[in-house]
Amino acid sequence: MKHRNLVLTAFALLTGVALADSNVDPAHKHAYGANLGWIDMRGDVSHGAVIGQAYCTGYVWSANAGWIGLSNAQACVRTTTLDPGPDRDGDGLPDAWEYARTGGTNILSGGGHDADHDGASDLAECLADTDPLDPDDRLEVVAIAVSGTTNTVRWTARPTRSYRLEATNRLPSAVGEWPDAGPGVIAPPVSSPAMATVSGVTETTRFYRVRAIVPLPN
Ligand SMILES: [Ca+2]
Ligand SMILES: [Ca+2]
Ligand SMILES: [Ca+2]
Repeated sequence: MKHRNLVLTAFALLTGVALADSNVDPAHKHAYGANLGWIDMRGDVSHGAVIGQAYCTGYVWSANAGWIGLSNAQACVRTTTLDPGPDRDGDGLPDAWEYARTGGTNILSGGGHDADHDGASDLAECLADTDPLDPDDRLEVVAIAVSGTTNTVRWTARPTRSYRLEATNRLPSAVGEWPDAGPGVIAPPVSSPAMATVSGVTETTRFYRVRAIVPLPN
C-alpha cells in the first residue's frame, strides 16, 4: 500500500461559525468505516482523540488500520503505523495474513519454511506480500537492460509495498555492501513489473537486488 496516508474526513468545519470545543463522548466513541471496521475514538485527552473547532489531535485505533494519528494541521486522519495483529501460533507470521492466504494457521510457518517451494520463504512472501501458495509468485528481478551507462531494472511488485533497489560490483557481498543503487525508497508501484533506472554506471560488472519495504512498520 502506498504510504498509508489515509485521508478520511475533515472532522471539523472551517467556517466562521463559533463552535464549542469538545472531546469524544466516552459513551459514543466509535465510528465505522467499511474498509476500516470499527474505529475506537478512545476519548482520552492524553492519548486519544480530541476534536476541536477546526482541528483534531491525538490518536484513534482501528482493528484493520492500526493507530491513526489525527493531524491538527489539516484536520485530516492519517495512518501512522500498521499493526500486523496477533501471532497466536508463534510462527512469526501475522495470523490475519495466514488466514487471508490459506484460511488457517497450519499451512504456513516462519523461519525458512517455504510452502510453495519457490525459493522465497513464507516469511519473505509475507514481507513482500506475494502468494505463499503460488510458486510462480514471488519478489524477483525479471529483467535488467543496459543502454550505454544506463541500467534499467524491472521486478515483480505489489501496490502494498515500497521498494529499494540495491547494487554491488562483486559477489558474494558482505553485509553492508549492498548500497542503494540511487533511486532511494521507491513508492508503491501501480503495476507490475515495476521499473527503476540507474544512470552513470561505468562498471563492467554490476549486480542488483530489490528489497520490499512494508510501509509504516509497526
Ligand atoms: Ca502466525
Ligand atoms: Ca514460497
Ligand atoms: Ca510464492
